[in-house]
Amino acid sequence: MKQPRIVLAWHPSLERPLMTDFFSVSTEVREALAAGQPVVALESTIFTHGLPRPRNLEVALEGEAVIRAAGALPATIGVFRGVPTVGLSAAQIEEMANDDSLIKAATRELAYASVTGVSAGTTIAATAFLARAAGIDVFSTGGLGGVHHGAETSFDESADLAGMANTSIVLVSSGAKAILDIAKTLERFESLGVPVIGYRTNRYPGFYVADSGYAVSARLDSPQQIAQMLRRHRGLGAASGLLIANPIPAADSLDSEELDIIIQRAWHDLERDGVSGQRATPYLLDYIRRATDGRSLDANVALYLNNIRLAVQIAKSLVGAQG
Ligand code: PSU
Ligand code: MN
Repeated sequence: MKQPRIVLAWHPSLERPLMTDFFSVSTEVREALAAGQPVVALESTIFTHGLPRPRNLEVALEGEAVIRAAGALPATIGVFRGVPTVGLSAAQIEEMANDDSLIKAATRELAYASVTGVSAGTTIAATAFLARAAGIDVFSTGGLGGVHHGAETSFDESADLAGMANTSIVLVSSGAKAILDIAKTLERFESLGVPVIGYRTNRYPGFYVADSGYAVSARLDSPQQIAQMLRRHRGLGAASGLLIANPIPAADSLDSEELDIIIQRAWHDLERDGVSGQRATPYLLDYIRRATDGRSLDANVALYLNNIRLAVQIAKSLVGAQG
């Protein structure tokens, strides 16, 4: 029997793991990393569970195209038929975008999907975990998971928080989703030692809106500074990732007051329908989409692509920057 090579942890001083028997890194991604070219990781839950068909597939492929056009390489990450994969092909993405049987995998579900051979959309936590295992430094997404309202009794806190606490990666997002308890989410990031960095803003973005009503813990105004901060954070031995909070562009944002009312109704219905756990986030996002006649979906796509553009700049700075 072939002896599996087990990669227990990634550390910059170790030789870059190319492929283990438990997860796969595409040749294109492997070669780009080996050549020191900029690579940006993308999650798959956004197109398996976050966005409705057929827009999900379009957006997944468009995100990749934007990265390539800007001069970097996309690495879309997910579990394809039981294999955690860094650098899914377009055909694999297409199959996953139309698969009704796939599951949503946080880090704890990765080995389960591997054992049972199912495909899985990877959440931010699981995507960051696999990206780091492959040696990728920058990851772009739309909105982060966080602490849900009522968490003081439900304990519903996304595994994205713990994931960012122990994964050394730059994550670009437009804040935690508006449906979450932002104050509690930010408190948790502080406890977990995760810097929340506003990109050219002092305000923590609220996903569909530029300002959630809360402040960030730090602010940086250039991709070069963000690259430098990751190097120094690591250089000091800090284990956490950096959260880059990039606000939705003004032209694409929704109206805050309208959104507040819709979110209150969404919460009411969620409780009435007894939806909880992993199903809560997709339920709430879909509710908001219907209540805004799809405008929330357009906003989601706009901020997603805007974050990708920033992530490419950071990835480029990282491969070039010193100090
Ligand atoms: N943001 C979105 N759409 C999504 C998600 C985030 O706009 O679908 C996904 C991400 O993959 C994130 C996950 O990691 O939701 C969080 O889910 P949960 O709250 O169950 O941890
Ligand atoms: Mn949850």
